Amino acid sequence: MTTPPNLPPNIQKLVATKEKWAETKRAIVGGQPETANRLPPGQRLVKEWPVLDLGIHPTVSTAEWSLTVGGAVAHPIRWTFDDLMAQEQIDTVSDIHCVTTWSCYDYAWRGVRFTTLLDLVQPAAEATHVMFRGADDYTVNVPLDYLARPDSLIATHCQGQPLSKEHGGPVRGLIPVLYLWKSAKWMVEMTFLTKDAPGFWEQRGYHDIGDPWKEERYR
Ligand SMILES: Nc1nc2c(c(=O)[nH]1)N[C@H]1C(S)=C(S)[C@@H](COP(=O)(O)O)O[C@H]1N2
Ligand SMILES: [Mo]
Repeated sequence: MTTPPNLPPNIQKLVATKEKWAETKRAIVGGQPETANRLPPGQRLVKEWPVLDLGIHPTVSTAEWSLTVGGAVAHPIRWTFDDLMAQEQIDTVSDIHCVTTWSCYDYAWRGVRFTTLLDLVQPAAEATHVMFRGADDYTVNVPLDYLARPDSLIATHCQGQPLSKEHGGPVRGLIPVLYLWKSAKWMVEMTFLTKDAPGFWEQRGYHDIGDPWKEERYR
């Protein structure tokens, strides 16, 4: 749709912004199950987002932070926080689901889509998975398809605030269609793989994919 040209410029801008929102939300709503089945099987709804990790909360300042992307890609890159901020920032609203059975609805996220990164690095045709690493050396593997979703973000903000250190700030992965263990906090490295390999929890009995709608909790 194009905005009627007879509208004042400030209104045109407003319409364009709201139109963009609708696009983003439609993409996300389209990817989500029916409202009646919004809570995945075996989950319960909680109001407050719990903190869950290995107990180490590395302090990573935005000045120190960088994301190293390599492995099976045509163009390996290293982004500083400024490089990340120079990319298109996207706002989404997504539910989150933890394998420990809590879910939260309607969290507002801001970040850069993984697709923006994929366009730049150009994964090899043989690339099938990505191994994420956090600054605490946590690792997690994710099939490439899940990064191509419009709601999968390199997240920097939640509920209008910079992501807290406890929840993985300044930068974490966010793949809301998978259980939250697939979303690496303090995300500093992505390695593209041509064959699947287990991450920290996948080596310890957790499911390789982790789709909450299929209750893929354990292997
Ligand atoms: N770097 C890092 N990322 C991590 C973890 C971790 O220990 N280190 N824990 C994972 C697990 S098991 C869960 S359930 C979620 C919890 O995210 P939250 O603490 O923001 O709720 O982060 C995931 N990402
Ligand atoms: Mo977890």
